[in-house]
Amino acid sequence: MTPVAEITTTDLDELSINTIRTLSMDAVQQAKSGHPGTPMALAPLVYTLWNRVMRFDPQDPIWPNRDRFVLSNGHASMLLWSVLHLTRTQAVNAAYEKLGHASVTLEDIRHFRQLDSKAPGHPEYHWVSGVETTTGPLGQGIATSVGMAIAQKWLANRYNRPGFPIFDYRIYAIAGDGCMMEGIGSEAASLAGHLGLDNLCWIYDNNRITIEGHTDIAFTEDVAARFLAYGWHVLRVSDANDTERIEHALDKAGNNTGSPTLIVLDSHIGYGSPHKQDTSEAHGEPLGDEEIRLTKLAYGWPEDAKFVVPDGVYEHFEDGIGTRGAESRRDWTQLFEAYRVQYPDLAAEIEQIERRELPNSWDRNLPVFPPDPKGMAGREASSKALNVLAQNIPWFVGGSADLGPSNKTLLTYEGAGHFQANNPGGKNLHFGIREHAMGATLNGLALAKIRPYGATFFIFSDYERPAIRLAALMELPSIFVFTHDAMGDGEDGPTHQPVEHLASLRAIPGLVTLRPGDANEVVEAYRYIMQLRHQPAVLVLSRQPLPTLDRKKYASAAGVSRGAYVLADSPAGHPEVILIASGSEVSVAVDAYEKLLAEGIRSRVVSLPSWDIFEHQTQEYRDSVLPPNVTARVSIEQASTFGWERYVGAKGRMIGMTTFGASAPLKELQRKFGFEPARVIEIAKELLGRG
Ligand SMILES: Cc1ncc(C[n+]2csc(CCOP(=O)(O)OP(=O)(O)O)c2C)c(N)n1
Ligand SMILES: [Mg+2]
Repeated sequence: MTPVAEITTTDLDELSINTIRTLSMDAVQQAKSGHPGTPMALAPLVYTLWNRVMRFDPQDPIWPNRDRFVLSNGHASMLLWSVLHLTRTQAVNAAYEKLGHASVTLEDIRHFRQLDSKAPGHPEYHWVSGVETTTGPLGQGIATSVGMAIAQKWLANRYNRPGFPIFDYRIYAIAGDGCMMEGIGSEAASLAGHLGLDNLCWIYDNNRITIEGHTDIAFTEDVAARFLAYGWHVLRVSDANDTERIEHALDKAGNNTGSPTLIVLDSHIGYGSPHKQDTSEAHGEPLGDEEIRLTKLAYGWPEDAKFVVPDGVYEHFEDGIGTRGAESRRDWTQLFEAYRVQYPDLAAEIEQIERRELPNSWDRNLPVFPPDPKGMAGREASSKALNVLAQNIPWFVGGSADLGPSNKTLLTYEGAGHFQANNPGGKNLHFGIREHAMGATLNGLALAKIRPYGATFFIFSDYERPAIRLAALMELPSIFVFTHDAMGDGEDGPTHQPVEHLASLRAIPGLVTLRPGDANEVVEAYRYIMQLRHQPAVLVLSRQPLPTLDRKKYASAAGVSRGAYVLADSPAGHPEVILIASGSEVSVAVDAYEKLLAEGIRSRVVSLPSWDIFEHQTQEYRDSVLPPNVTARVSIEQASTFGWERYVGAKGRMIGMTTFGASAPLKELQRKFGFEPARVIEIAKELLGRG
């Protein structure tokens, strides 16, 4: 500790800001990698926001009504590690228990970017308490903040009562040039402007520097004018070191109604570094020992000291955010106790939401579909399930990226309503044609603990994939609904026919991907998904009707919860050949099975809606479904064959896609690509040497 004599309040402000700067410089230097320049430039902003404005209690970083802070330019993570450390923000675990120690220690900062450090390269939700969302892929953070803002509006509308502002938190996000350039940032800003989310404030770090140099080489638009056109309230602060003006702008944002606020903050990357300020060199590499020394001199800092937190700095944060946050939380806790007395049911709901629990009888009235050879489309069964679930679970909300009528995701029951600026209680969200922002918005809703779903065509999962990946990384229960799962929209042709999408989503760790085979499997898929608390799910549904199987004759659809199950088996047992299918191909396999049976060939049909779930079953169960000694196996799936080797084995065969599809009626496509019982039978016989 370095003693600092005669500190005035202003000195303490400066001292705290320079502590953030020097910790950032030292950590990056020690790690030999990272981004020092932006933390150096934005330390006054982060300091002002945290210590003077935000209602956040470091003692309880998951207090429901806390203000949210999103660092969308996640490469500047040292800003967050510094401020979480200096505010002595406490650690909590995934069960929401306080662990009794700091979230980020000085040791963690000394081990910035090293294995197991709570100061990793980029902000990671679920790894470091106090991180509100994982960022790093530019633009994701600000887009996610829009979901958080929608959630606050929705929660306030449902739960606030006169004299009881249970949810009145605000959401702040910092964005760099990269976030402003990324398409997802524009999609999200457009949506937020449309929805008039006045609880949302983005601060744009207008340093005009990115990795390749000055933004003159690629980014010369008028960002402020663009945001004005989106309907945002736009402010400018021309000096990133002017904490008074920053605070004033944040206050104005707080008092603004009817639109979100963008504060354009002109800053100098690498501020204070005599040779690197305002250059891209300050962006992504350590300053170097000599430059750090010179910069510390410029800050009036002991030039050789490292990882220094001067006396008085922790206390200064304690006096600022610590005191304000504790008071806010105490007031809120008292308010909530009084609320619980007056509105016990609503209070109980809030507690369930916060624990990610479902209400009692959340699955009552879920449909059971009778056998029907003509059947029902996956999207149709989904519509029925969604409409039941949304009535049972008040905080289950969702929508589509302008494909509601096709995805059949619209909630049509009376009172469901449409979320708009003037109707924040609506449960139908309209994302517009903004799949990427939809994905991030769903994650923001899930981070606010609302249960969200969002839909589009399966082909456009590509437009949403980075957000799906982050949902998995963050362990969020976002639900991604996709219809038009394969070639069912035949005539639309190969631009609309997914091929590699299932394989690519199955490859995302922790993501549950489900492609149900008939209407009852759709319902069972929802039953499984709704119970997930820390995993996202992708639901892949057919556009066209699929036969509803007779569950008296075949196994119960409840088998979906195990990922794969024996749907139909050879009556005498001991199958010679196993037909494995998902989605629309399950009924093709069942057809083939019946015909093989009639010819005296013993086959088994395995419905395999989810690889991920199946792979988490015991070896014993998996072997009971796919006995290792039965090597004659055929997979049938209207998607890339990529990866199916793991189930059909070296001796098996795969019916799937190895090319793009084509524009033609579905029947013709099924014939052309071999998704017909006759082809399945032919291959089964070949495998058994009876061709
Ligand atoms: C989607 C995405 N593309 C590329 C990158 C790699 N990247 C990290 S930082 C950066 C430059 C960002 O510039 P800016 O947002 O202006 O940040 P500053 O250097 O000003 O802090 C790039 C291209 C990324 N993290 N995410
Ligand atoms: Mg920049």
